Amino acid sequence: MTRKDFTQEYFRFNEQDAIDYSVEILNYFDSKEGLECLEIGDGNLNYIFKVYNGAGRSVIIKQAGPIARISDDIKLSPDRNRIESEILKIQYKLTDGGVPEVYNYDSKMNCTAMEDLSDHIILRTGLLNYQVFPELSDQLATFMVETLLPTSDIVMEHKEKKNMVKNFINPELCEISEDLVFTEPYYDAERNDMLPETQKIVSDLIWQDRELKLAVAKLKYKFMTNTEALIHGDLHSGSIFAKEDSAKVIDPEFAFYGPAGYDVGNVLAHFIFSILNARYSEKAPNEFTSWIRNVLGDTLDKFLAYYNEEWDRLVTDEMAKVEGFKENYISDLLSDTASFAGTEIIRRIIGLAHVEDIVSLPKEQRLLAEKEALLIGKRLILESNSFKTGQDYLNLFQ
Ligand code: SR1
Ligand code: MG
Repeated sequence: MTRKDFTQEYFRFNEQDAIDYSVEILNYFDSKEGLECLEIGDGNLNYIFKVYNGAGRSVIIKQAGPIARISDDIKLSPDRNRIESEILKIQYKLTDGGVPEVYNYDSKMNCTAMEDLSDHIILRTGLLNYQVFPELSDQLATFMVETLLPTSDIVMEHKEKKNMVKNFINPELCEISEDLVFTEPYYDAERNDMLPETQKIVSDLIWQDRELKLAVAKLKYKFMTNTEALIHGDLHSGSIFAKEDSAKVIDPEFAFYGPAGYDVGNVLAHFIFSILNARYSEKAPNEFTSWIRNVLGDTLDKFLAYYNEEWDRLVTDEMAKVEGFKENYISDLLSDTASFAGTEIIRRIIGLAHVEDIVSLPKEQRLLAEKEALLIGKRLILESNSFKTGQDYLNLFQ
């Protein structure tokens, strides 16, 4: 076989290419002898290669292709890999290692080499196995405060912040969210994907509800126009690696300057999915059920407490110090959080991209869980101003 040239034309790697690349380009291993590689990606867009030797040394190579893995119809610039590698470096500094360390970014092969976190598992997988992670709410609340507040106008020098907005403009990935989160679930779109029984409910509960559709239209425009903070943009339990005493956030390719409540709302939405899974699968031990409910409430409460504290410590803009401004700002952030949790829940039931927490349930339970999720999503959007504390979210399940 002819040797492939990693310095010329882009091509999509197979497992042997990833091994060759890790030695010839990254110099991460001294030789190819004994190296093995697995393609371990289970996301919707990219290919993830883990290259490892028998002596405990390993590296992850994440490569972006010109079409999404989930659908040949979704064409995307592989430049998203650059955005991801740059965001990872920023978040690594802001969170003191709360994301994988980036070793190398390659603009020809559209791939990033990074730290292997295989001693962690994908949080969603852990939650589906009813595994408890004692420090999760603390870790996620801290991650969100450390990435959202210091990248906002409250803290940053305003010209520098505007420059960041420019550098992290992410039109294609934003378009995916604009379509899949804020548009297609609200009409009978071709890409929607539901069981016929759920579609009947959706037609009544969602498509006929004019008040809801107006609220979501406003949220879509907030998502597109509010450059509040450098958000992760896809912060769900499939984008978090966890183990007993550690949580690391991965996959920030949807990152851009957007509304901070989008990240917080996404995190809460996926805890709600986990709670629904536990309730409808009827297999979850009581210990897990009460733990995951606490995680939902505590994540918001701890986020709020830490955000408040950090605001006072980090605020630089004079007008952000005006009495009452912080309270007003945080009240808006909380309302956004509830609304974006609602849109995330609804889109995962109706749209193209689902969550295992719900689709892995036996059909009868899945239908019940989907109906409850839709009702919760609607309440979060239509009553967003009344979700101010963790307890307000817990009350959804009473
Ligand atoms: C076409 S990508 C579908 C979904 O997968 C990603 O994780 C995002 O959530 C996106 O909406
Ligand atoms: Mg992802």
